[in-house]
Amino acid sequence: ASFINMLPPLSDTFPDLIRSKFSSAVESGSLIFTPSSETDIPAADFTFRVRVAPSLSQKPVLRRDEDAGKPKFNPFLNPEADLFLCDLGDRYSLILNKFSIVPYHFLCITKQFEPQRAPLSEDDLSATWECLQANIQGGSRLLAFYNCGELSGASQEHKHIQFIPVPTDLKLLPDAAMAYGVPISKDAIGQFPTSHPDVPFAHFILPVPRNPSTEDLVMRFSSLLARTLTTLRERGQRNISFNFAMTKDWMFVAPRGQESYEGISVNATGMVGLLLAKSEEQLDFIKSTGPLEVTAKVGLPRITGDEQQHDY
Ligand code: B4P
Repeated sequence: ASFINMLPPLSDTFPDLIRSKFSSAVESGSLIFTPSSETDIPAADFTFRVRVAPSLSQKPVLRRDEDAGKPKFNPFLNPEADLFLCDLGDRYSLILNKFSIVPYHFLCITKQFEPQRAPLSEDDLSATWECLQANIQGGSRLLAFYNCGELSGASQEHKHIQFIPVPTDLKLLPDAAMAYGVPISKDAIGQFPTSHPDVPFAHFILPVPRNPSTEDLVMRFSSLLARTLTTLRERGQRNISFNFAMTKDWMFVAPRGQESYEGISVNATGMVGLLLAKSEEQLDFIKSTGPLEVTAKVGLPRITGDEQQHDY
C-alpha cells in the first residue's frame, strides 16, 4: 500500500484552526504580518501580480558567509507553539509562516531534519496533496511551493513545503500554459511536460489528474525533474537549484541559474507569476524591465527544440 493511504487526511476543521491560530499568533506578536500592496503587470497572456512590502526590508537576513562555522538556528526543529497547527502523519508538522505577507501562509515541515537541497520524496508529494485539499478561504485556492537548492530563493535548510492562498480567478503562468493544450504521450503519464510558448525561461508543466494516486504524483514530479536536470546539465549549471509549484490542477518546475537579479530575490512564487518587491524602486525596476525579463535572468534559457514531442 502506498503512503498516501496511510496519511490521515487533514481534518475538516483545519480551515477553522488555521484562521483562529493566525489571529492569535498575530495578536501575541509571534507572527509578524507585513502589509503589502499589489500591482498587476500584464505579460504574455497572463498577469504578474507584484506584491510590494517595503517594511519587509527590515526583516533580519541570514548571511551565509558571516554565520559560517557557527551552528545556525533552525526554526523548524522545535517550532514555536503559537505557530504550530497540527501534525500530518508521523513525519510532518504544519506550522504558520512567522513572516507572512499573505494571511494563512503555512508550511509543511519534516519533524526530523531533512535537507532542503533534496528533491521531493513520495511522502513529501503525498503530504503536499493532502494540504492542497484544505479549503481555507472562499474564492481562493492553495498554491504549494518548494524552493530547492542554493539559487532557488530558499533561506532555510530544513525541508519545508510552503502553501499560500491565491485568488481562484488569478491566472498564473501554468494556468495560461495549459490553455494551449498538453501534448499526448504513449507512456504511463499519457502527457508530455508542456511550457508556455511566450515565456523565455525553461520551465515544465504537467496536469495533475483528479484523485491522483501517490504513484501518479511521483511519476509526474520525476518527469518534470528529469527535464529540469537535463536543462541544468546542458546549460553547464552545476549548482542543482530549482523551483517547484503545484495546485490541484498542475505541477510546475523551473531550473534556476541565479538567486536574484538587481537585488530582487525570486522564489517559486515569482516564477509562476507572483513577484515580491521590497521597495517602490524594485517595483519600478520590474515595471520598466518587464517581469518576464526579470524572471528570465534568474531562470535558465530554454533549450531549443525542447518543446519537441518525443517518446522517452
Ligand atoms: P524559504 O524557502 O527558505 O525562502 P522564501 O520563501 O523565499 O522566504 P525568505 O525567508 O527568503 O523570505 P523573503 O523575505 O523572500 O522559506 C523559508 C520560510 O520559512 C519563509 O516562509 C519564512 O518566512 C519562514 N520562516 C522563517 N523563520 C520561521 C519561523 N521561526 N517559524 C515559521 N516560519 C519561519 O519573503 C518573505 C515572506 O514572503 C516569505 O515567507 C516568503 O515565502 C513570502 N513570499 C515571497 N514571495 C511571495 C509572494 N509573491 N506572495 C506571497 N508571499 C510571498
